[in-house]
Amino acid sequence: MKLETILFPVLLFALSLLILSCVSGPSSNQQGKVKIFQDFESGQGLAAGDSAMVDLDKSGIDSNSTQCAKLSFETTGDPGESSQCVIVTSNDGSAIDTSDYSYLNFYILDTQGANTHKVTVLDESEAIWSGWVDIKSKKNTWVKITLSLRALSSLDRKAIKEIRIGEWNAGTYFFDNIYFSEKKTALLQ
Ligand SMILES: [Ca+2]
Repeated sequence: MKLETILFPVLLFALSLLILSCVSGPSSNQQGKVKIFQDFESGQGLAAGDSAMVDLDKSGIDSNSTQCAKLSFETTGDPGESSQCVIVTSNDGSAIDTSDYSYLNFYILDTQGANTHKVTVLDESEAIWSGWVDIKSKKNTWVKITLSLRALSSLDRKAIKEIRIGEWNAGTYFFDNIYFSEKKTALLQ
């Protein structure tokens, strides 16, 4: 028997295995990497922007969440970079290397209505990026908001230290589970 006649079926089998592993790969591959920035469980790393009242609250997104952030304010208008917002640092207070990730995600429960969100991000050197994220919340429903990290090219993505989320319309808003992900659809659990 020629060597080729033996090798061909072996190669064919190996190729089939490779294709199968790509098609039905483990869910961790589909999910990609995720890294939590802040889940508000420790009660650390939450502060209020100008004109805002901020507190911890028990209306978390799911049964894994015992606490989330509550933002209330009475003035309507442009939140700028530091007003009408929650100011959030990471769970352990350190800057986060986000270079392996493509998206910033957070959940919002908006009791005011359907709003877009002013997201402001600072790196360790205090460089600042700020912009509106045009994904509307839905009144009284937890909604995931996702922002591409490509927008933050002016920052040191290896050292993201603070995230502020602000709103235009006076009212009360809840936030939970701020995290980075490789993939847009990735969930924390
Ligand atoms: Ca939580």
